[in-house]
Amino acid sequence: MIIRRPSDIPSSEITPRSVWLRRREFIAGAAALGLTGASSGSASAAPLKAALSPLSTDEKLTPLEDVTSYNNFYEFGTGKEDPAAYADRLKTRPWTISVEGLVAKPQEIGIDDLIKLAPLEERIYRMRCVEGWSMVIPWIGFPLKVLLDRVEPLGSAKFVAFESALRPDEMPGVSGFFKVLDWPYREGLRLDEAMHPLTILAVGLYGETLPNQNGAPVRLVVPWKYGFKGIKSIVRIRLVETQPETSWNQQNPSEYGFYSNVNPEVDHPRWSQATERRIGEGGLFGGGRRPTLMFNGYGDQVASLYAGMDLRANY
Ligand SMILES: Nc1nc2c(c(=O)[nH]1)N[C@H]1C(S)=C(S)[C@@H](COP(=O)(O)O)O[C@H]1N2
Ligand SMILES: [Mo]
Repeated sequence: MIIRRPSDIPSSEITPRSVWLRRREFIAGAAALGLTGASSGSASAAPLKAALSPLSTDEKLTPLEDVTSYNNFYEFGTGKEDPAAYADRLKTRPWTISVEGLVAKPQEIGIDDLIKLAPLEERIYRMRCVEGWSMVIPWIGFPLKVLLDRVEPLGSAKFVAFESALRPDEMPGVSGFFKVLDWPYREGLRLDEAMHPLTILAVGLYGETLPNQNGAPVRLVVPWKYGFKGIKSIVRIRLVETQPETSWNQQNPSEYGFYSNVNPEVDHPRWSQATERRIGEGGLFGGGRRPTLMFNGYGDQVASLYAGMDLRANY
């Protein structure tokens, strides 16, 4: 079973206390290994209280050490270790997100107000990168829908376009001679995908504010899509009428489609998507591969969004 239904979870578990207990256990383990602080890459990590959401998977968590040291955040370099090494240069306060476009009430909202918009939930999600690896991450956040409802989308709004911060002084990866991506990093969702209850804005993980390398101070998490849809360090959210440009699709349209739903039957042009490697498992010698699930295992929740669509053409 993939998603824990509310009925499967003892009520004692849906409490901040259980989160706190689990976190305490985790900190003890991590401290024993000498991993706290140094691995988070962020001196300002602060605890966040959140109740465990029934939309969480009960799969084994990927260790914090892996979640914070094996990252994609190209603004800080293309190596997996670059974000942990350099992302602490990003200043995450003050931070403002503009929500604009086809809405009745456009808003600029400061990060500290954003965090208070809704009760924070812990969402343990399976994440799957297009590169063929996966993790299970205890995010903390709230449904994106909460923010979108506040600005009152107009009837003409059909898509949501997201933009990351672009700060050459703080981001060593954006000013090189060889431009990996057309900055700022941009992503998009159809409005119904953006409003789906599984789609969250994450402001923390493992019981604390987001480490910079994971997209502080706020990033998108869409668990049934490949990881690159989960745009980090968001500064702009724009409601629009037509499908927006996205960075990866622009860089290579044949390899990265707009939809990017996890689909083991649609191979990346250069590799199979049938299996994945769970980070932190399987040892050094290549074990730990598992079959990739349609919609990353979230099909019961999201398949209806794509009824009647050809998911090979709309990859
Ligand atoms: N702004 C920005 N967001 C980004 C990326 C990036 O390079 N820049 N990489 C994406 C990719 S490819 C993945 S797999 C996830 C990785 O998130 P994580 O490092 O928190 O696991 O972030 C996504 N969001
Ligand atoms: Mo990715």
